[in-house]
Amino acid sequence: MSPFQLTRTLPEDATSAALRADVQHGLTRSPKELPPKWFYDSRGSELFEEITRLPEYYPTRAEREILAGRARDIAAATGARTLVELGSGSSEKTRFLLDALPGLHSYLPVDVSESALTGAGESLPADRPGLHVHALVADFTRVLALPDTPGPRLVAFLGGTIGNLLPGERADFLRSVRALLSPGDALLLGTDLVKDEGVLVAAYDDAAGVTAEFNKNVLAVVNRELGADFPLDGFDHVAVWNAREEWIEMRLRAREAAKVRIRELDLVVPFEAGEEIRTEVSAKFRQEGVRSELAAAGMELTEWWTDPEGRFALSLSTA
Ligand code: AVJ
Repeated sequence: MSPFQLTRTLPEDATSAALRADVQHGLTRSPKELPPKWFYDSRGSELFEEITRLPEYYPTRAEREILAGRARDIAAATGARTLVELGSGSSEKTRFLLDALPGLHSYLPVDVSESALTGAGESLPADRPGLHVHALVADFTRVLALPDTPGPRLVAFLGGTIGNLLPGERADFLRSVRALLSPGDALLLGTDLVKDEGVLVAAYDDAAGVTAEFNKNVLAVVNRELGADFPLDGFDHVAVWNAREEWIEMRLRAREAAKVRIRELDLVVPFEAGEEIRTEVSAKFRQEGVRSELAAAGMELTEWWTDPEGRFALSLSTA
């Protein structure tokens, strides 16, 4: 049996305070917005897992393909004894790294979704006796005090989730990751790449409507957690490519004018017909952009691997 420990770095009431602040701020400004981290209650995490299996949603498969082919190179280059995974979700792709790192002492998955972490903890390989698994329920942008485990440390941030941060947040985040690294440690970063607009939009607006349901789930979260009365079928899912910023935006568009009451905030939010809430940006990258953002945060990109179709990249960087 692998030792498994779970730590909430934030008390549950801090999470709800953060949700309240984000909803209050985001729905009283123009244009309206909600941060994507609130998608991931247990239903949202399930819907995201379903998205990763959709024919249109290529990033997960492309990244898995790279990881499967490069796990040995990553292991050889880093010799990691501690693997920190930020935004680990189901940890499904992590297996390639765990299998390639027989000398690993500790695996520290970090995620806002406690349900995803416990699920991942339960399904970790029984054939890794003695691997210390210490899950942290935390917002990876606030990370972090990490438990004291042996180095070298490999920090993995997979899935292209860095693209869900706005440029300023990204710069702050990369600097905080840099602060986790000592000499000899490394960052393994997954970034989705700029490509044909049709392919991108289809990945965020699938034919089966799973992404639409995922998007609307944030309204269900606000309804449940803050006593709001968003009518889920009063909003349409929208995915658009912003060519200037090189990111996909997901939005929820009000079908008609409405007033939504948010009881716990003592707030009434008016919507005009067609008015949108931006619920996610998912930035797409180019190698030179990734290299220079890492450099600005004090890291050096040392490896850049893509899938054969050049859709997605994994990069390795050192402090
Ligand atoms: C969390 C970065 C993996 O932006 O592609 C999937 C979330 N949003 N479909 C992404 C997401 C809509 C996703 N990542």
